[in-house]
Amino acid sequence: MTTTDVAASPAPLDVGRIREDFPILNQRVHGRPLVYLDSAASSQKPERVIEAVSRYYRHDHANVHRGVHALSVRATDAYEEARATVAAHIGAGDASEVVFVRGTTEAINLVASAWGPSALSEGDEILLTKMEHHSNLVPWQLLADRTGAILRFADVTPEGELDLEDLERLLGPRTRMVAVTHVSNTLGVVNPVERIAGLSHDVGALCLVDGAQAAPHLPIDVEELGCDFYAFSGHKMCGPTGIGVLWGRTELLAAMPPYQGGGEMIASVRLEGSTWAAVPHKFEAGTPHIAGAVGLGEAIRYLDDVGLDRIHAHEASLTTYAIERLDAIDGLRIYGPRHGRTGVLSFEYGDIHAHDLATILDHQGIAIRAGHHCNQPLMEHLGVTATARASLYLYNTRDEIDALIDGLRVAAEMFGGVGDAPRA
Ligand code: C6P
Repeated sequence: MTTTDVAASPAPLDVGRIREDFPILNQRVHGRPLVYLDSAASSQKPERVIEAVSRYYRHDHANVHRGVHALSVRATDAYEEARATVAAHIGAGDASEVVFVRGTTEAINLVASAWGPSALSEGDEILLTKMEHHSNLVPWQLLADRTGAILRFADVTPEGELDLEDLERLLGPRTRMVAVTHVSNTLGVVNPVERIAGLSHDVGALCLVDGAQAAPHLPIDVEELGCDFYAFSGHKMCGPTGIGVLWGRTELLAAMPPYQGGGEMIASVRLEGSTWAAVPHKFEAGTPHIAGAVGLGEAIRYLDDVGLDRIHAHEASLTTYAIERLDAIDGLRIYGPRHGRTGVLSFEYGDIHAHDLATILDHQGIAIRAGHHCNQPLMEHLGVTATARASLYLYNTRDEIDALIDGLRVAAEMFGGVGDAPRA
């Protein structure tokens, strides 16, 4: 199965049963049942993941790749098993292509810092899009400052989709890197990264995909996508915080200098100089987040057991329902396309500020995010400073969408109406 070619109608999820896996969901906030609609910021964790991390610390913890004693061997095995689980899950050719990092942000910084300086000369171009998260923008700005490279930005259409024609127009003989988000964390749109990787390679550029909002929701196969680097975070896909993945092609990783220096990443050290360990260890300086990797491995096994095709189908149906209900509210405007999207729903409601909306909803036990979502250039492009954002995951229900709609009505009543309709 490819990333976008998800099975038409897999067996439906038993969401009631799924919710029992997530202990945090069973609580009241401000006296109301918690409705958690902020998974794009960070997802909740199933008992299995909490238990795997706890079991690791209770029974197996020691430092990795160092000791010969039993606990160190067990910890090393658990850490490397997690790497193999990630590799199998994303279709990597070899586990050594999986570098553990803190998250998507660190993965992209790693590529910009380690690949960029020796690959770029003044006037070379890095092609991004206007919908990139700051994590897939600022590292390239820093690199451009260091190297004299030029940043270019593909446009976003009025419907909230990537303007592929503009991207093609901006590709040229000086393009060295195309870095694009797989799924926008504001618009929810799924970008055609397979096509973008092909177009990048046609002009001799590399393609990095920011998978932070895709890996939790879609089956990913890096070989089918054809990109060169793929970055994602554990905490958005049922895993712990502080652990994430950079996948890169072996030959590229092998050719890149280290990102940070220290223990773990060396082959030999002399006062005069050092040599580096093989990938992926060359990029994992210092004691890694072993428990985080163990938890991420378990999170991936959990998602695989439930089935990403079923998760995707559930979210698609919930998203359609949510859009129908939100669209029926006068003065409410949803950003992003109606189709080809995930359950990240950014919206504006009349002249009620997004932060006021989020606060009023919070008092009803409903957690959404408000703000610029680390997407300031996109906000500027949309002509807003902030949006309210509800984001869905496998544990959300139609009842929770109904609660959101009721909550928005309460907000409108509190403001005595919603004022001017949002900008067209
Ligand atoms: N977006 C959101 O609420 P980290 O923080 O490294 O785990 O992920 C960064 C990141 C990179 N790319 C995209 C597309 C993202 O959505 C994020 C994280 C969160 O939208 C926090 S700002």
